Amino acid sequence: MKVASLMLVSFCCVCLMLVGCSTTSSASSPENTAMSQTVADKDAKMAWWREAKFGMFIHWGIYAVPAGEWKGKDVRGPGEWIQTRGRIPGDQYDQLAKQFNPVDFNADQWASIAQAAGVKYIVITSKHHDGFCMFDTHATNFNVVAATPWHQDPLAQLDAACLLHGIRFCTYYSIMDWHTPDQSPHRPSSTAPEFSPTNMVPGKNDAYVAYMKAQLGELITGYHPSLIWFDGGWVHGWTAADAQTIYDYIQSCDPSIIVNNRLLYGVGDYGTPEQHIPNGGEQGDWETCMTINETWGYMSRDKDFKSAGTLITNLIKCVSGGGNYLLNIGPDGLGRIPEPEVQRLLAIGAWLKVNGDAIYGTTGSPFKSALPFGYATQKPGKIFLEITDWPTDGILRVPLSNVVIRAYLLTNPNSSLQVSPLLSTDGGGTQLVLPANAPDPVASVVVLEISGDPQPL
Ligand code: FHN
Repeated sequence: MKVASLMLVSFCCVCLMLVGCSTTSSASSPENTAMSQTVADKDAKMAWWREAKFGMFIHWGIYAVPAGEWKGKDVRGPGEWIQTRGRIPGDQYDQLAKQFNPVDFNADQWASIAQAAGVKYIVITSKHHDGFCMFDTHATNFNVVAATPWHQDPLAQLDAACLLHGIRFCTYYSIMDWHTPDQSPHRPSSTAPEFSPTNMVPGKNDAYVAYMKAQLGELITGYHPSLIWFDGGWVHGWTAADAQTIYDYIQSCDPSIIVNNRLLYGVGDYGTPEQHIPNGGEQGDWETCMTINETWGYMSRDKDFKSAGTLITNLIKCVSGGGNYLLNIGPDGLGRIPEPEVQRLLAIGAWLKVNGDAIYGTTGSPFKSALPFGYATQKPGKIFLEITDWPTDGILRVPLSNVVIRAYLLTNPNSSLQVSPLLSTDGGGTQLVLPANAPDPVASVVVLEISGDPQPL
């Protein structure tokens, strides 16, 4: 990011800090309601996100210390749920903060890996369901600066590192909170509590919404997230009014901040399918979030990592479907990204270095149904074919009736491929002759330069 842009961003940040967030804003103030957001406003807000396509989710907290094991026994995952899955009483769980000392954490290294992976935005947990805050909040001492021997603020360091690496900093915030007195455990017990779903303590909604606004105000004015990723809205007693109040509050602080749909009740800017990729029909903006192995938060025994080929294909599937891909990593208790995750991230980055033009800034496939040989994305005047099943006879039949001005491999743009229209008796469309061998073992990209808008058969 150029110095001038850095100075402008810093100036805006200072202004925002000076202005701060109006803690009095509420859904009742019309200028702050979501309804005042026009389509043009929404498009302007979503523009960078729609271009970005690929984000990195980071689940990191004191749950990385036990890493899926409690008192010598494996606790079923995911790692960030160990408090409730392990039925750990709050006073015992809270002691983990005293063991959290991630001396190997290096924000610049994390941002460098993300940049090499081709990631354009990072979403990191500021507070997960356990209520532990991974940032320097004044709203509770149950936070990484006050309650750990480490006394550092990883979100501040990562925010700064993202700025230097040209990556958007975003943060995750859980509505469900197993630590706050404003929510009661599902099954309170001094020896084996079960926390999820929690219940809002009757009459405590306003107090908890005020707590959320205080922390969101700190995050917005101190860390300038481009997006806030809510989660855990399934708390019994969490209301539509609460959701709208929080959304409108964020917009009153900074209308450019994107909010996902997990405040619930139809509030928010985009959908968040989890651990699966929609196979069509999604309305509006959406982003699939997915683990790289089986768990969000670090579990030392979870070695079930998806292959790099699967992850690259998942990214292509998401973008071809018109969505984004938010791929999760789970750093360990010392602040290290597990090596198998680093290897996969770098493999994705290597593929994007060659084929990124087919991903970043594209829109979804123009074809009416799935392609037998792979996927497609598009930009004005171009269709990108991501071929995962290279034709053994070298002939590619594309269900497109446009005149194809030129076709070429993205890896060899100066060498045009033979293109011929197929007779209607042969089903119509366009036929390409491809080289015998695919340039890439996972997905090779063929570019079609077309005249006019795509006309799929
Ligand atoms: O319960 C959480 C889970 O721990 C994780 O944060 C995922 C990420 O999308 N969200 C919830 C499960 O849907």
